[in-house]
Amino acid sequence: MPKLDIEKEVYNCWLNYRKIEDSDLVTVYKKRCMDLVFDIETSIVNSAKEELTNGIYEMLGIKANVSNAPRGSEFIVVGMLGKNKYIDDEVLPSEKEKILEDGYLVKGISKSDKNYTIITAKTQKGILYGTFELLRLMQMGKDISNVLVMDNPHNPLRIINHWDNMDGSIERGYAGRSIFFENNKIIQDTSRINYYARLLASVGINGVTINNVNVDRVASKLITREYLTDVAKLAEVFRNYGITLYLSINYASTIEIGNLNTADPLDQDVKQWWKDKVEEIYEYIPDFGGFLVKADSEFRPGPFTYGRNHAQGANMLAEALDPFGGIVIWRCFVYNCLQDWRDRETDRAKAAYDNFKPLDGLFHDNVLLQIKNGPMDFQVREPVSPLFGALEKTNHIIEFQVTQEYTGQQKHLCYLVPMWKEILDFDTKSKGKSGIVKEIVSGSFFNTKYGGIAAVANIGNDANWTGHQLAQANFYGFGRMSWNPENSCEDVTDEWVRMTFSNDKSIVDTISQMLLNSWRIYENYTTPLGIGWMVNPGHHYGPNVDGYEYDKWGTYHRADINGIGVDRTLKSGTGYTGQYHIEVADMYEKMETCPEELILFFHHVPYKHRLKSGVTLIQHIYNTHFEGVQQVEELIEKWYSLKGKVPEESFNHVLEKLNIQLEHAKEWRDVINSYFYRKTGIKDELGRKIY
Ligand code: GCV
Repeated sequence: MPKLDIEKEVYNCWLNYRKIEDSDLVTVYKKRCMDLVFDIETSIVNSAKEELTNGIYEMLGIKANVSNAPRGSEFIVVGMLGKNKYIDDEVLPSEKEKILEDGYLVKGISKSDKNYTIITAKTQKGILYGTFELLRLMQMGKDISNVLVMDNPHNPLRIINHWDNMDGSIERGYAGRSIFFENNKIIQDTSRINYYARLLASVGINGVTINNVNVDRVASKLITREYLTDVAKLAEVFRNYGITLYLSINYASTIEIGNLNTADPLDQDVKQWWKDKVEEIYEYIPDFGGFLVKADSEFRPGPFTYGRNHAQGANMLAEALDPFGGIVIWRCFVYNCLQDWRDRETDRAKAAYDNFKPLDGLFHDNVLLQIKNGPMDFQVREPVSPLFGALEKTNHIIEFQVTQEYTGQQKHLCYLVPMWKEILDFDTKSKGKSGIVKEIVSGSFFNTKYGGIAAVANIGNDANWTGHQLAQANFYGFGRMSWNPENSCEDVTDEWVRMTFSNDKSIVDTISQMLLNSWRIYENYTTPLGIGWMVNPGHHYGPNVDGYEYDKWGTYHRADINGIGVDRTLKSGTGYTGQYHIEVADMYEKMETCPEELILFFHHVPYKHRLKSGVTLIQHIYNTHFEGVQQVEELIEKWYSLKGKVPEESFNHVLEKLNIQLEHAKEWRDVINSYFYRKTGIKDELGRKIY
């Protein structure tokens, strides 16, 4: 395979639109795809048109005819409901009713004189999403003649957050440099950003924050006239794909760029400054989404300095944005990062709830709180944040991390979709009934005005976007899950492999299995049973059991010669369990009912404690660490079975990453096992080598 093609292929990700080889399928598809009927012209619908014609050209090698009326008896018609007789005559009233905002229907019609496929929706964005659905079906070799797919977004907001700095670096980025910024300027060639917008829209993402939540001096100026013309250009690129642009702002902008000497949210000058500033932003970007704010968190400025609370800080910004329909997304990642390891009362896990639960109901209705999925910080396993199910009167969204800060930094294969799925399916038992996280964050459970899912992006300017080519699956999977968390992990994975690599069953099965098992494998050789951390401080890569143990960040594992884990019970620990609703609190409170994969998060457990499997905790630690490494070896074997079946460059690239993963998994195994062997003096029952 020529070099250029593979570069194009990895760059194109799942929108590669590989040439279809099955000649019967090509015949059927060609007949239907030759004639495309589009009856409206808008920038978003034009994106759909371009995507469809391009996809058809790439897959079938034909240049489809596009017009506003069919030429023959077989065609595809794309249009809004209520505007086109080919659509309205064939879509049942019950179907029309079920299509919600931005949802779509793709339906095949067979009549005596006409055969056609409809893509329809109530909004332009719905049309774009429906078009991507049809293309997805074709990429997977599915039937498009008798098709019936109706899908609606489960979450109103589906946002991707970039932690990109204006110098081009990316905080926690593992795939090159920023695609937006370089040398403190916005990149002028937007072709890559345009491609990125296509990728985002294809999985239903409808919002993007382009700059880091840690807003430095230069990035503070993104909201000034110096930068707004360029920001507006990016907004336009995204707008064409139905994506709204947001900016992270510096809470202390009034001081940093505004010539005021305060950022007190109750100060009249501060309020007026933000009102004027917001008006200015909307001059440039009329559909600007709003602000993402990290305040009073990890040394960032915030309302605490002025004796004000988060609601006062957020509401001040919300008042400025309200006349323009903008929103404030206020992060709940607020904790005391100057703790002392001797302090056994302060518990970082409790911080978000302690800070925000008392403010429930005090935020304006254009404020949303953004809550990390767990109470700590994107560890390989954490319980669900107790704020979900606790905030009853405040809009809020969940924040995931697609970039693999603590999960192998895109050197290790660690497919996170199963983790997100587990979190979204978790039952908080809120209000004494079943309060599932996905229903809470969508806004439907508490009937809040806004809801949704956000995640920190894992892409950069690497040729393959994500560093590890298989990490593209996390990007794809996040989008598909945020669109509809009812999607199964297996289906989403299957789609990604088919669209990216091939419909060949052995390839699909092998790569899917590798992906679906990889989170557990990573967990096996890294930190055990929910305790987390144990990484090298700062860059967070590689094992260092005590790296954070005597530090100020409050992320202790409390290992001593008898046991390990943090007692977070009400009875004898930090009382964190009490932040959950009673049924959940009870489950975590008792060691017998606490799910074992989280036992060290909630309890200080003696090494000789027998787990449900019958093995002791220490033996479990040894076993999983040996097993984890073996499982990486098996991943390599599986990948070898694809030699000659996937493009050689991809094969070599992934193999290289897997070999690095193996070496580093061995390091994890040995560091963890030796640490606990030395701490406990207890030997591995199976006599394996522990240094
Ligand atoms: C953007 C963790 C990360 C930081 C990140 C922070 C946050 O602490 O290590 O890099 O900062 O989370 O989410 O704000």
